[in-house]
Amino acid sequence: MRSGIALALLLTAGCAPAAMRPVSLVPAPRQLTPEKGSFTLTRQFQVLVQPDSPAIRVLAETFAAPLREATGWPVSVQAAGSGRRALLIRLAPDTTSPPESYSLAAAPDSIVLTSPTALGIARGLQTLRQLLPPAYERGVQRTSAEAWGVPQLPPVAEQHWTIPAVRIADAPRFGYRGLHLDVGRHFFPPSFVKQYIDVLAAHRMNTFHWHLTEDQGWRIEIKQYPLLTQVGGCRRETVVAKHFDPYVGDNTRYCGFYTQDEVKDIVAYAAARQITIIPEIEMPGHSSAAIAAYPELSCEPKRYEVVTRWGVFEPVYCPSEETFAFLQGVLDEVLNLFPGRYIHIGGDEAPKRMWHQNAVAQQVMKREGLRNEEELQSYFIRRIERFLSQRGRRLIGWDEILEGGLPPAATVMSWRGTAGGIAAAKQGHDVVMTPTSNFYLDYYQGDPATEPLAIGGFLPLAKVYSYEPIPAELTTEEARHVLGAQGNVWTEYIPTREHALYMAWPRAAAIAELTWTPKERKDYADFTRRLGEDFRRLDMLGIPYRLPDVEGLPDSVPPGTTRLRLELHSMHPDAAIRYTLNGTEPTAASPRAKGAFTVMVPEAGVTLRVRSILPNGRMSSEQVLKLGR
Ligand code: TNX
Repeated sequence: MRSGIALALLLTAGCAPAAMRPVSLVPAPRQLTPEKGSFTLTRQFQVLVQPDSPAIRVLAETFAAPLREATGWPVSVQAAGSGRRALLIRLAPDTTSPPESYSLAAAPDSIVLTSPTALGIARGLQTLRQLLPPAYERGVQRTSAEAWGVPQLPPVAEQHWTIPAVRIADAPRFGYRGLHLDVGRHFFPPSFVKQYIDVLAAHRMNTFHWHLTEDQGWRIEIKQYPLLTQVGGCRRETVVAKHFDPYVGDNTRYCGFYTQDEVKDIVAYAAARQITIIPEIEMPGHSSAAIAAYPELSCEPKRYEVVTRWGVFEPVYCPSEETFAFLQGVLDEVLNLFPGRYIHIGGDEAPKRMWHQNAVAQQVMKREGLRNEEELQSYFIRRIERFLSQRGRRLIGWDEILEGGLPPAATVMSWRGTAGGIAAAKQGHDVVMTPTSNFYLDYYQGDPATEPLAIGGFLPLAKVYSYEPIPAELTTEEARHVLGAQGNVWTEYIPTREHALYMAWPRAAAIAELTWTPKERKDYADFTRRLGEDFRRLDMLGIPYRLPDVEGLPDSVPPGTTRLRLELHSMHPDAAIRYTLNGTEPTAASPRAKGAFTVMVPEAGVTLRVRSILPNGRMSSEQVLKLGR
């Protein structure tokens, strides 16, 4: 009898039933009302769609396939008829609700998801996914592994396919919730781009900004200009770490680009998840790779090389008719591949020296009555803007496009602080907030001594989370121009897929919440509690996010301290905190810090080294505290 109970406890350990599993949605929804009881999925569980349209079916199927994999049950998708013990997905057009809104009612006998649009259905399904046990995510991993180009992780058992009864009424605070990826500095294969899109979609973000061209590599096939990828897609080598001066290269050729077929496939993959892709084709600067392929595009035609180091470089497109014909040819192909409204044209960090010293550029300035090179850049962008507008698209660019005057319908990405965003909104332009201070996910997220090499800066999770996208300087009217915010993953120092995910997550989850959740519902302590559950989901997905630092460690301790009482904590509910006092690196075999404990400081001083370690072996970065008398 006794051992029977013990056995039962043992079997359920680690997979708490729904009643005990707190609802942990990331981002937090607008409105959540817990109800009595729970919905239990069984072998008979079905997904019913109403109406039975292809767009809704794709979404339903994307939800059902991982569930089949995780449960081993048939889980069919069918046109709505009678359905108890089912999920009913209802598209119910109404003109008053925002497009991405949805309502989700999970009751003991049914789950009903209703939205006016396919967009809202997609977001609601992501929420439903987070109400299910984390084991669902292993189903996602196993059904996506091939598309993501990763090995399948082993299946996990789950006894309690239960969802707590809740009513959720939800809609995002902002219509733009973005994550960016620079594939110019380092190339990431199509399979990775899909995985990246899936993780952002899982957090109800809706935009993937794909930075496709750079000084160090042109990454998208353009059929009219094959040298862009043949020449511009490869660099001779890459600078080693930060050895710029004296320069040290790795003497290894580095190449990569996406074929148009691969791009189409990725665009379709994103569309099936109701994610928009914004392609970025940089101009007039950050264009050395294109100029290396076609030197006549520069004001000083000579031999150029695809750049092998990081920074800002002089070669820019010359504002000649030849250049505009080229760029329009490139954009024609880009527009055919990307159906979204926005096309990003860069516009940042374009040195003006070559324009200043070039006859063609100076002639254009004279002809157009432009007073300086900033106005010439503005003219350049304006011409491209007109080209895009005529084709029904909208131009978006970095905040430098404000300099010398902004074309009428342009949208600004404010990255050098918020001043650009404020100025643009005051002029009546739409803006996306992405200031370096809070959104540069290439910045350090811990002590540089124990973090992988990064570009610099310091941007911990809490700082990302604290950002308020609407600057106080804007009136209510002007604030309407703030479309949302975006995290940027520049990859100068991020050569691998694991590293890119490590930099993006969980900081991108904070961006998901600050763009989705109503301001008054934001709460960092509550966010980190929910994030603990999100980590369990990400573990199941095999996403190598950064396990946050152990909390509770002081930055420093006053000299003369003889004993230090500590109570350490990890955001991850399954993490064990391990420490050493003998100067060695903490491992899974080191003493465990559970609850409060006291460190005695000997005469000679002592170094406390701490980290948290997950059951799967993943570890947080080390934190080091020197204690001296
Ligand atoms: C500035 S943000 C850049 C990028 C770099 C980044 C590094 C922007 C528009 N330009 O080219 O990769 O800083 O943090």
